[in-house]
Amino acid sequence: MFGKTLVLLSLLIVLPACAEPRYAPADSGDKVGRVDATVDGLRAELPVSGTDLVLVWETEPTDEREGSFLLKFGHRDPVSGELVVEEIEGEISVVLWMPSMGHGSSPVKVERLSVGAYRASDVFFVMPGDWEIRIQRRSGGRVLEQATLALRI
Ligand SMILES: [Cu+2]
Repeated sequence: MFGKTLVLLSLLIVLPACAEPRYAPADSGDKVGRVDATVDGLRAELPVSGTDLVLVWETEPTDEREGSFLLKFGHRDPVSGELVVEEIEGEISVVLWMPSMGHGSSPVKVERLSVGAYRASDVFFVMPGDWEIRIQRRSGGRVLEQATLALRI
């Protein structure tokens, strides 16, 4: 559905990387949320608060073109599986990171649309390869928790 290979990052892949500081900057938090790809988008979980999130591409990025996506935060209804959108405390930021080379990309713009809903735009990957989209909840500039989604550009 997404037109490119989305690689789901598991804890097994991420945890050994803690030995290499470039993979885990001091402010990144040490927990990574679980990610599931579903027909209606990518689902992940912020690991500290247990907040569920859904990422839906509006425009898929390429190595030449920026993209944008919608983020919704809340809790999944246990019966229907639908995300019940809720207000989230703190600020949401998105960081693009290339772990194999230890660098990021240009800043992603994040705007709040409504309760629990955000748009990330200017999503641009400066080179082809394996990247992470790090969705972070911050307070006062400090990362409280993040979910990491891996993709190949
Ligand atoms: Cu690179």
